[in-house]
Amino acid sequence: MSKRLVSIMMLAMLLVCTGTWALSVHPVKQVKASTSATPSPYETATAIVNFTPPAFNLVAKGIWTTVYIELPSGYDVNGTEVSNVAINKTIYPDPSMPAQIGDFDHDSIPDLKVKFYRTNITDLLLALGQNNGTAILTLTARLNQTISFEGSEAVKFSKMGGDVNCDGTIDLFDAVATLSCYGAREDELNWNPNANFLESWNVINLYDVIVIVAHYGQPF
Ligand SMILES: [Ca+2]
Ligand SMILES: [Ca+2]
Repeated sequence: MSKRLVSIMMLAMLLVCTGTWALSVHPVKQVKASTSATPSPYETATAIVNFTPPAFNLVAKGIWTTVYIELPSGYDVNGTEVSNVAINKTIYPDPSMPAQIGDFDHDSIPDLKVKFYRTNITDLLLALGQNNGTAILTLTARLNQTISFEGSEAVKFSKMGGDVNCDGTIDLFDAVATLSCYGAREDELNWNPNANFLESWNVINLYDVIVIVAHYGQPF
């Protein structure tokens, strides 16, 4: 063995012993699992809610109030749990009147049509203790276990017999509103429960016109 080779081997042993020639180890970079935001357990979509009509004469007669519900893009109104649809979290649909899906306002967005007992809503408005005014009715429901929707509409109300449009006066506009639904029966297309003051036949007829005439121009 040459002196040169012996020198190299001794130098190598010296480096290993002192750690100078240790194997280089890079620490493993720790990669955490993805921490993307956890979806909210109750996502709430804003619904468009239309009471038909958006007014309640509290002394007029009718069996049902129809409400149409539209949801924003990305939500399917077909998934609505109809039994949980509620007005102001207290009034639920009439279970004997099945909900319907359609496009009742012809805007290419599906609507859910739900019927409520009208007296449940008028009782709620009567409890406000006012002769006439405006109230916000809020409708809520669940689409599934994680998504709900909510929508509100301002509705007018009046306790005045003959105040068909519920604006607090009885005038020509009420007479015109009655003539536009004259002859209509409950649930027909042009039916207006706010013009049906005498419930005997649930039809808008001469007797309802007489109520308007009797109170025409009368202050409440
Ligand atoms: Ca629609
Ligand atoms: Ca009026």
